[in-house]
Amino acid sequence: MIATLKLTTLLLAVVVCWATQVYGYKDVEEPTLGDSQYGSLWPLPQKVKMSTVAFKLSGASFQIVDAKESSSGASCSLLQNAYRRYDEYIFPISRMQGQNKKNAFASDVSELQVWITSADSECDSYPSVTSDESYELSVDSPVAVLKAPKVWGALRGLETFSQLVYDDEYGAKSINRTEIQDFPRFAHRGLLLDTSRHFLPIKVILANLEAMAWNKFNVFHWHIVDDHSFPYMSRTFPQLSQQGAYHPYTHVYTPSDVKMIIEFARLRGIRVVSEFDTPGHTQSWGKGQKDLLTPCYSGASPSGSFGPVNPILNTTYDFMAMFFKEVSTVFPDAYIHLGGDEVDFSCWKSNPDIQKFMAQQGFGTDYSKLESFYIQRLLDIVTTTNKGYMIWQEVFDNGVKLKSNTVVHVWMGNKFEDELQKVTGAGFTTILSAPWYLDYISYGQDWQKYYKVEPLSFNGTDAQKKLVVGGEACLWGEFVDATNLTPRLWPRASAVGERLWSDKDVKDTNDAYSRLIQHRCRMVQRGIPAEPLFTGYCAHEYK
Ligand code: CP6
Repeated sequence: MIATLKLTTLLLAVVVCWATQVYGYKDVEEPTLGDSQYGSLWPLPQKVKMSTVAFKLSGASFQIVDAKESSSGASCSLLQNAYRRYDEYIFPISRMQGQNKKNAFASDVSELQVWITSADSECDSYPSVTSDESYELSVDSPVAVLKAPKVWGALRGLETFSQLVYDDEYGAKSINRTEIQDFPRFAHRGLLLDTSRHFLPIKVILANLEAMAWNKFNVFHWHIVDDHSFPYMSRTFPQLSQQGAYHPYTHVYTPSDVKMIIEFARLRGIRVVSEFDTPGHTQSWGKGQKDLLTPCYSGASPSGSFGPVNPILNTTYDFMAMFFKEVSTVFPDAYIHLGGDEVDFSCWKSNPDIQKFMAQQGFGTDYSKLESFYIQRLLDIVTTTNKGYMIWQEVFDNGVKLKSNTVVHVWMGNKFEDELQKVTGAGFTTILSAPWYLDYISYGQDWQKYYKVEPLSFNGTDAQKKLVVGGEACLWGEFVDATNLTPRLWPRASAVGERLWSDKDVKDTNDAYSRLIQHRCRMVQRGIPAEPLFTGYCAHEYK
């Protein structure tokens, strides 16, 4: 028995030692835990002046209200909705049990007045890459004031206000006198979720949109279809999901589901950018759309399997024109992501009709020319829908002629700095994902690795750096479904959230660690099962 134990211990020690060497997890140091002067703020605002003077907040009397001077009022349901949401976050128990007036005490801060300063509040608009998310927050007694030019800044400021509220040693809600001026460093702060490798139920998507808002993310990149399934229910081509989804009724996003997700996101200042990735990653499209994919050959005869979208048939482009016309009306965002990544040429190479077409076009044996031929026609089609497009970096690398407002999405791991330099050198707007693949997991605190990335660390002029409009954390779905998505994402994605929102000089990992632990506990308390960073406990945990 003892011998077995000893042997087990020894084995364990050997394995851990081996793991340390192979995976080098000790490279990531344990940060030291102290208290941040910034409490639990995450991501850290641009300018914070926090005093030690503390005010009490009474759940019975404190209210979030429209400021008298505000250009937006009771008719703005986006704001009224947000007030209700944040009221419940700030007073989770007292509000749920109804107000207990007997225990009411005077609130040092009786109101948070929300003041939209610009004539057009944009209450009924969709957020865009140029939306103004700035705000100023002044917490004082007897009132706190949140000033923002647009509703988008008010949403960010409400989140910040809620993060300033804490329980004092007797459990009373408190907030310190504080002055904050805040705005995002990058305009595009995205999260990619993949609903093809596994279907994600609507409620999982909504819960994560909510968590995105807590982390000041503003783009949901919806990688909605891929090889493995086609859950998007198209009105024009219903057979795509009927044949291509994992299940034709239960594992699909109906038009009303999509509408609901877009509106839920809008109310939180989040854009929904859909991705319909072609010509590769399209196996599931082929099930419901005959002749769309390229038949692969084995010697002189078709093998029965299919490759990327068939780029040599006119019917392909007729289909794409109708399909993207629909998509452009279903998704209100000004951009559509058109994919274009990882095209496997082997099937194209095997097909005699494609070979003939290559010869006719003078492409020789350079299949990236054929890929570019396809993408070029697709881009022209999508341009007629008045949408801008985003594309994965290969499309740029292959020399496709792009509209000047194209966003090039950099995802390849090796030397993303060189790619950013090239893309911005050619004058294109870009977003970065290469260092933020959250589907990769490893032992230890990998949030620090994401946190330490500096997106503008490449060689380039100021004008080039301005073209980096942001980045996206990606959670590809091969090994993720409703059971593990949320804890795998949070708080790891929070590290990316702060990198994209806060000032470039916010990079003290010890300070970040202290704030992130508290931010993670707050996410758990608000109902998101965010995983722990390391050992410890949350103050709200009870037996
Ligand atoms: N699916 C699609 C994927 C990936 C890409 N596109 C991917 C590639 C490499 C890694 C992770 C994900 N699963 N459609 C590339 C953008 Cl490491």
